[in-house]
Amino acid sequence: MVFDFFRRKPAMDPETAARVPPGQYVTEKWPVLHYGGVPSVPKDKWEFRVYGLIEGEPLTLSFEDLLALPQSKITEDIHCVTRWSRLGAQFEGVLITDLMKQVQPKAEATHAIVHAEHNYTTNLALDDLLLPNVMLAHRADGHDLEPQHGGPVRLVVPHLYFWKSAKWVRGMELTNHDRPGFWESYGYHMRGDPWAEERYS
Ligand SMILES: Nc1nc2c(c(=O)[nH]1)N[C@H]1C(S)=C(S)[C@@H](COP(=O)(O)O)O[C@H]1N2
Ligand SMILES: [Mo]
Repeated sequence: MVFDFFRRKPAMDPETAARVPPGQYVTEKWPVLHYGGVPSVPKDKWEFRVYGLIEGEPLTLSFEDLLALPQSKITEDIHCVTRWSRLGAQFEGVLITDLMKQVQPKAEATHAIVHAEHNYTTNLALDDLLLPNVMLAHRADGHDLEPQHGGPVRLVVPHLYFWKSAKWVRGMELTNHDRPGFWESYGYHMRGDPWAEERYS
């Protein structure tokens, strides 16, 4: 009698396999991962500030203001440094390119520190932040973003490891230099490109 001790998942088709960066496995479920507790942020108390190296006054957005900006949908593969990847995740919200039409960065601005609840921060080069599919998302997979996934609003930076996609975002500070955020100061890579396996520095 032959037992199938090594029950394996059906092999991935080559097209799907090509979407999985080195050292990652595909998960169908959406894991929840963060440091600390889930903050409760009512939509009517939520505010988002863009400040630092910008011309004129800082921009402050309420949740209503966010909904009044052009809304976009993206479908993207996301990759966590702990090695799970989720393919075809859907997000809706405001593209950072659209948000940034509301402010004028100073010529010397090169980077941003993204600020979230509980003092979570992460650093991004403006070149990464301003790619066309980076967004402030308030919906995912067809419904409002759940608190555990960063609701009411999270950043989504699909082309970098998912720790750059700050949940419960509250602001963005433009700077003229790169400075490590929360995980980066514990040794995570300053950029975090999953295709180059930029996991740790
Ligand atoms: N504010 C905040 N955002 C965060 C984190 C965190 O600890 N705090 N963890 C990051 C990490 S390491 C990952 S993998 C993703 C996980 O998002 P998810 O729980 O929606 O899958 O959130 C990122 N954003
Ligand atoms: Mo992560």
